[in-house]
Amino acid sequence: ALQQPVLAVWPAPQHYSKGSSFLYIHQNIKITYNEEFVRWDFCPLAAGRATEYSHSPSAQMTFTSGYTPRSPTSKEIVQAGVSRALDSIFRTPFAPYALRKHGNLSGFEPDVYAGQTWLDTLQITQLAADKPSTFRPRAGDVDESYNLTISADGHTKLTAVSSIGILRGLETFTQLFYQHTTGTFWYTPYAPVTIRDAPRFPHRGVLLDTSRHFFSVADIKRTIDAMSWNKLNRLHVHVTDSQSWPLDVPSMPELARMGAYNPASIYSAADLEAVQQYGQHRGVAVYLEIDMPGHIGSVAESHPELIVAYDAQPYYWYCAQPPCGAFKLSSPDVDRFVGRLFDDVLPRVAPYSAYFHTGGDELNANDSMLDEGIRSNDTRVLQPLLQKFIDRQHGRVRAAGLTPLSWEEIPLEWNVTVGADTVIQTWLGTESVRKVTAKGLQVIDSNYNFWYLDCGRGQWLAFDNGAAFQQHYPFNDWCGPTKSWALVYSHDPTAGLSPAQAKLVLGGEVAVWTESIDPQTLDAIVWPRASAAGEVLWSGRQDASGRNRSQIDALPRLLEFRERMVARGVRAAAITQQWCATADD
Ligand code: CP6
Repeated sequence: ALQQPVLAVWPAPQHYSKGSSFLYIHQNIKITYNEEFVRWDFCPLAAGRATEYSHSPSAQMTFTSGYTPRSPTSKEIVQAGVSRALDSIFRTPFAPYALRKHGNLSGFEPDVYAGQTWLDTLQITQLAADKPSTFRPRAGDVDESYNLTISADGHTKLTAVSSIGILRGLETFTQLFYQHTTGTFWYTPYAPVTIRDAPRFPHRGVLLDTSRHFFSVADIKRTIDAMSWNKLNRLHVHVTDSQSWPLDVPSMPELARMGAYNPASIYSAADLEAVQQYGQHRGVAVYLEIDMPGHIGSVAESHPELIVAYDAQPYYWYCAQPPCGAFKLSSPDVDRFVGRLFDDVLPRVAPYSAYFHTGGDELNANDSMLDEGIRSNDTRVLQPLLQKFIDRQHGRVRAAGLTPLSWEEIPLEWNVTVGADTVIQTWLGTESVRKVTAKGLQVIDSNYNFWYLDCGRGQWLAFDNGAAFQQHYPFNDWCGPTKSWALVYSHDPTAGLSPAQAKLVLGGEVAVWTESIDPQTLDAIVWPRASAAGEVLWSGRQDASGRNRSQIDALPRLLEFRERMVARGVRAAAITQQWCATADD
């Protein structure tokens, strides 16, 4: 008898059963969506094919004020999703992990000359019309569940409430298939299959920092592709910071002209829209963070009068890494600047996301010592100023129809009161999640001990003398050894919370801070470690019987899934020896 591979679907479905019969799939498979035929379209829509990463802003609409982009229709979403699924099955030179390990698949593959049973029609049914919020969702707006069945005689049904649920089911469908080493047959070894699936958390994200290093539209689209294969659904673009301002704000062109690293490292309005649309078609809502009132130094290049401590020395007295730079908290000019900035940016965000991240991390009280309007680092002086700043900033976000997000320091360290709608992103640990939920606020967790993909712990120890090294080379060079996929996988954002508090945890994000990451290494830093968090966020840290998911169970599936990501064009890192354990034993 042939050895059966593991059911290598990543992330693991909530409920599944499988058999051990082979079913072959043909490139001319009939597919219907709500009883209409759907084609395999080789050039689907403006959003482009999964493998096309060309950077072509000129092909996109230019943005003019008052223009509201049209949301895609459900049929467009599904049609493009079907085409990508068929590309994934038939157009990626997929080699199972077992082939990489053994050099052949004898003992695993069916004998194609012994006759084939073919998959019949794939019948896709969407049970409800998509709501407008499907395409700019808040957590909980979109039902991403789906049911997938493949009968032993090949009849296949995919059912979901929303078009995004259908995309999730199509992705699972692709992961059931292997290319036969003859090269001209594709099959699943698992028939009959029954899968019922739904996410554990509604917010499953990746934070990408585009300020410390610039990443092209192509890099970001490729990241969105891999996110969708992992059923991750939020891309948080930390678009500006003190190091650079890569976002073109058309009504304030000086910001990127003077704040970007170079003229090629700027996202035009068309670039931003291309990324937003690309995500929208794949069930990945793209949202922006313009970090303030700290981490805003790059504004000093064009508006020096708004910023304190940009070149302050020694930098570590003012901020975590050079250059520093914070808004003057009491300045009416700062308030007017934020108003002009948001009038331009927020209407361009709102068609694609219900959220806008307002930053608020790592504000250092010493900055305001240098502010001639304040000259104090006393939190009793600064707290009311910060409260007013946040009230005005969040008020503007709400007026644009958006929900504000904020880093945990705003409510926890500064005791600023935020509206009950505000979502708080935690990074300093489990205790922060407990404190924020105890205030009744919603949380997105990015615990830096587990889900920061840039740094390990103990990085200071790598230098003979941390402080002296930092003084000598005043740049950030402290990203030491990175975490293993297994450490990423071990984190549960709701661990230790009461059921009522756990309900307030909307999900989490892995964070890709890019002080020591650039386009050359992006894929291998992010994948497959973000996949580990992706499974925790989709499937839950616990399995159906309430036990923590086993890394012993996860490893063979992750090995297989990593091969799929590589075959589809993402240069994911290897996670163990070629010799070793075992997508197949
Ligand atoms: N940049 C910004 C960063 C970090 C944060 N905010 C950061 C802090 C500690 C570590 C990694 C990254 N580089 N804007 C914290 C939210 Cl270990």
